[in-house]
Amino acid sequence: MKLSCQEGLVKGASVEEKMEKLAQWGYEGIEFWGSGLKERSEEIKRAAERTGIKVSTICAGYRGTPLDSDPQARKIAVQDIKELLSVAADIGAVGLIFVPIFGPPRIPDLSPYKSAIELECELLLCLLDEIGRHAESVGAYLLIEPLNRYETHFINRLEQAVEICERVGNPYVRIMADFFHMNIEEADIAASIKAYGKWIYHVHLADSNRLLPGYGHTDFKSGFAALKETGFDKYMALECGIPGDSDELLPKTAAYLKECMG
Ligand code: LER
Ligand code: MN
Repeated sequence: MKLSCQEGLVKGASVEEKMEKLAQWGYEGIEFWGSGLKERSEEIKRAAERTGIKVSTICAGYRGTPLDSDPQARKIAVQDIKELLSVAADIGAVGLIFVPIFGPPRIPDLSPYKSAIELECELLLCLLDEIGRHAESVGAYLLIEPLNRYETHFINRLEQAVEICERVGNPYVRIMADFFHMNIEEADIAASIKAYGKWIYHVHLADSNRLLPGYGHTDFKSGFAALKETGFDKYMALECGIPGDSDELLPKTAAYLKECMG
């Protein structure tokens, strides 16, 4: 299990300065937002080389959603996702974090023929076939992220994301687990991790109130023990609010998380 941190949480005049700080504080990776990342890839690769920090992941950053009702909007989303998977491979990231859709459905409910969710599911499977083949060809994973019910109607729990992966059947379509969303949606975080751990290729870390781990009531110890039990050896990236000075709190958080890992 390796610690990573989203770029936006670290203060610094350059990406190299941010990565240098993360290395000193005990982190091993950094996660970038996808939009505009292609243009920064050479600078990022240089900074990674100099600091020893790896790019863990790219977090979304594509335009729109592949589940839009407008074919042109779907096409743009799919193109962006494929391009970001190529960028992920180029900068050495595990893969691209993918939320199929935020908010309510954008395609109509055709019941009694098919509900909007049934149609979304079939559309997603069809598009993930193409996206998955691209992911496989470049060697970067598409990481489906379940979000809590207040952010999406579509995939809220690990189990639902795994079902999509199983149906796609491509080894480069996997899931990620975000402790903030799991705290809302999973009945038992550790039990869900144990059940679906072999599909988990990335983790997001935030406490129950979406602040740094240690500022809420999530039990990270049992979650990390479950991840360990499933053989998880990839990155866990901080995605949360920082209640104070990040230069002071990010090193403390790394120490706290390592303690929780045991
Ligand atoms: C959104 O709540 C979230 O957790 C992000 O990782 C989605 O890109
Ligand atoms: Mn997340």
